[in-house]
Amino acid sequence: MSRIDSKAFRKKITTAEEAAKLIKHGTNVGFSGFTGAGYPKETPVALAKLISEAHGRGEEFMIGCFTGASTAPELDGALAEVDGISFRMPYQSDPIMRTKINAGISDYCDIHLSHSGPQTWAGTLGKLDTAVIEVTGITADGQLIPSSSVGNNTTWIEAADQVILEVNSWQSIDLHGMHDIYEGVALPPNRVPIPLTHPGDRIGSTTMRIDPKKVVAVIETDAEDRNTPFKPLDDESRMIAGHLLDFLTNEVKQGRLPKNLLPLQSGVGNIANAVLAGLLEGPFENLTSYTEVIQDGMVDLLDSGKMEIASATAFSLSPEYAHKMNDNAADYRNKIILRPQDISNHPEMIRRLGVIACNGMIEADMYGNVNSTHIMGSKMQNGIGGSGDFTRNAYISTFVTPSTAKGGAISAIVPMVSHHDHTEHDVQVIITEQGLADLRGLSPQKRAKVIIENCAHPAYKPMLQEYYDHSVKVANSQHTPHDLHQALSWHARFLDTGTMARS
Ligand code: 0RQ
Repeated sequence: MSRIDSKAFRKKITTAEEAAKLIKHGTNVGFSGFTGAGYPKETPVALAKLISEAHGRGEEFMIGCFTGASTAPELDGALAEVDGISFRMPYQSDPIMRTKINAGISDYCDIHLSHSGPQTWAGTLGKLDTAVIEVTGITADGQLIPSSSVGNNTTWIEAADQVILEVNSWQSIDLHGMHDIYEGVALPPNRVPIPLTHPGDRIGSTTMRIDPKKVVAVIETDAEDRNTPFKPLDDESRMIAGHLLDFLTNEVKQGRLPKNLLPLQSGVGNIANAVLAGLLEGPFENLTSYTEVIQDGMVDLLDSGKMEIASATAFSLSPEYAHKMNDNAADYRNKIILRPQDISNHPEMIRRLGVIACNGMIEADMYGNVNSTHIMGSKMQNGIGGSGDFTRNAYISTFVTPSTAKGGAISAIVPMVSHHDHTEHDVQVIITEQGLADLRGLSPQKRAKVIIENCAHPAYKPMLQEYYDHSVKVANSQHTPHDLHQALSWHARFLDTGTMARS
């Protein structure tokens, strides 16, 4: 049965091949999609084919690709494969896209997710020509029912000259009612307070508005979201989760956190999922979450009754959990709210709610600076995503990583980060499987002591201690001791571990 109840929109039904022809070389396209959820599945593949054919004829054809966050092989992968992306923002994690960025084929503008909408409105990213948006359905009066992510969709729909809609009947129609589309985020000087004081507050509508004149094509599909299974929990992630849970338990004991904690944000990936699994066994009840993505672990917390409400902008589920969500969306509608990323990642909300943030990282230095994005200082991995939005504004900001990478060949604790995403001023807690460093209230030299002692792998502790002692001497015990010659050569010894390969 068609999901398009509006006659006016039904008249615009066409094929992805026809729709893709409306996208021209040199233009910017805003795609829906956030961590593999709710991205258009047909148009980007058809567009990639057109680009490849144009290149075959010796013609130039590249587009600017704006999204909510990372997408999937059918979008980032397909367009990057044919060298079709000249400009990319704001977050990606596709292996082919990453290769093109590191090969200098695609310019990557890695900005905070909360900045991507406002900067589009301000025009600093260029004009947005086309929006390609997946929706779950179109109501009789022409409203759009969002799908498994909201991301930047409302911004793309309003800012673009033309809109292509992909109506996906794989998404459960019971998602209708789960979303909270607030459109009151303006540019200065017209900003007003966002009236949200609890993760469960609803302050907008359940559908997205659209000017029907802008809609140039409607495509019907039933293709599944790309959902990747989580790795089974390993000992390392369990240990990291355990340290964080002990820390939170102690914060409650000290009277610094309420018994049900504060709204939780958890980053992408397996460790974040392990932390959520740890909470399932833990003593905390009536939890809430104010985050970007709903992962399997969060669904378990909601199912168990340990978590009351989860607010995010997208799902990031395993295939098994995506099917469970589709089958039971009507029930989850009371416990999950999906919002535009303007709101899920808004510094005002994160600060007001007092979010406890937990994000993955690539490396941290002994003074508490964090690199989330670059391998060996040069190679882009994914991007900063929402980690900056949350870390800078959280009530408690934590970072998690195994203490070594590449099978133990590289220490994740280093003298000086090879790229700087989160400063010592924002990072409060660092956790590895070895232990936890609570950096709050500590001077740089005290931080170094606790990070080396608690977080570094035993194989690297002596090297780090030696560097630190040496630096204190050569820097005359100044505030943040470094020997720049040695600090900068630290990473060089690991360059032969294959980390500089372009992929
Ligand atoms: O390389 O793929 O060649 O094996 O980096 O590492 O261990 O798979 O890490 O999946 O937990 O992601 C920071 C990237 C961690 C992620 C990051 C190599 C390692 C591997 C990936 P291979 P893992 P994870 C909200 C929060 C930024 C965005 C964010 C991320 C590859 O958490 O993208 O936080 N964060 N968003 O071998 C050299 C080191 C290394 C290293 C790892 N120290 N040196 N290589 N690697 N550490 C959500 C959103 O914003 C959507």
